[in-house]
Amino acid sequence: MINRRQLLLGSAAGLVSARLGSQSASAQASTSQATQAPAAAATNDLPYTPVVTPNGRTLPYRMRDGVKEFHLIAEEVDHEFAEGTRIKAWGYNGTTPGPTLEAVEGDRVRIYVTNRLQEPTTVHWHGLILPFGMDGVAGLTQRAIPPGESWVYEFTLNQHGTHMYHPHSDEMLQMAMGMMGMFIIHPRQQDSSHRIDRDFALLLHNWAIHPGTYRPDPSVMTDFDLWTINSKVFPAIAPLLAQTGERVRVRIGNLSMMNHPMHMHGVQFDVTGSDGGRWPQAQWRKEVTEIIGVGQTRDLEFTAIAGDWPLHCHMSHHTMNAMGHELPVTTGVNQGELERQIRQMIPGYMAMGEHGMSEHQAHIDAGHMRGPENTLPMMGGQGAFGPMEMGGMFTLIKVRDQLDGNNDPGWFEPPQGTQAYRVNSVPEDVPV
Ligand SMILES: [Cu+2]
Repeated sequence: MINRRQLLLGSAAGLVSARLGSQSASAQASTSQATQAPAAAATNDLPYTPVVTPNGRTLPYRMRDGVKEFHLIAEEVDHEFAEGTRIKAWGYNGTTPGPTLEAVEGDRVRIYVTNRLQEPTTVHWHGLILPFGMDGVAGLTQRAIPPGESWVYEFTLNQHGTHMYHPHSDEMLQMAMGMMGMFIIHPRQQDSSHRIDRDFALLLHNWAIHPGTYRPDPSVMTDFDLWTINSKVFPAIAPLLAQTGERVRVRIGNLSMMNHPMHMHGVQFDVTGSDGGRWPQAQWRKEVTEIIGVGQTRDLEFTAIAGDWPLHCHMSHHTMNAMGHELPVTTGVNQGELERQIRQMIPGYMAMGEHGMSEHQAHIDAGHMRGPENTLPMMGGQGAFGPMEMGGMFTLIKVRDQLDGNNDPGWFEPPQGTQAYRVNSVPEDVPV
């Protein structure tokens, strides 16, 4: 089997080129369509602003005798990280992550769980205060749900905040396969002084999809291939849309194997809450980067400013797609003679990385280079001014004075006089 360590995909040492003709990696070249629910608060009479789960959805419920009834189906799902990489994952109701559950503090919920996997599972309601027997830990609080059976969890929501759900049964494998989701509980008493106009739910995860394979490898502990937001990688992660001046909350949960310092451009956000609910305002703090620890959630709030602002993990390898890690450094190395010799053995071999790594995306965009089957290029995304050279846990907060519904507004045009520009020479009296 090809191991990412042996693979030169995206490496400084280069790739054997494949002439693809017109079949370029254009799929990586554009940002995906935004998939936003309507600016909710304005269009409904709910006592809260419903959460938008980019690339996902909120699970509908029905009321029965005063209880909100939901149905989660644990099952294998066909999943696409971005055009060009499809896998067999596990999730709920046809997707990974599963649909977002959304309710209000004080609600009684009854959650049916059907197991369509070939092995037992449970659902653990991560961070919820509930009766011991509802905690969903296989062997400890219940017998695991056998394949083919449906079980019920029922409890009252005694709290509010940003929570998650995931299996607590063959947990390492089932989570590595993608089984997880968000559970948002709105406070019964809304904070009228900080009304939220847009509320987003993002769940961070990591995947070991070795190049050329179609199943996550659950044995990997640190060296993952893909870093995802709602199980998608840039540029397939739907941008977060908002209008200038709106109060935006981004709720971020982390069920991956690493902490992620999530960084936002353009604003200083307030960290206003977590699994512990909405914090008293005296505890809020201004940040531009907030570490979302494994098993934690954080709520980040800000007032939107016009632009296309990145929101991304600041571990720079987490904003890349699959790549090799154990490779010689070739930056600054003249590989001309080496390239000539290797070409005699491998026609079309291309030495790369002599001046840096950005030439990789140029070759991929031009269709000169192709990685292994079912494997995304290390970096992608085409902006208004050229390649963005990003992947993984990277998306955009697109803010406009006026949005056209939920349509992606395209690229932000900097107003005249507010963009970096080229000069012919630098004045000599500027010290260096
Ligand atoms: Cu990260």
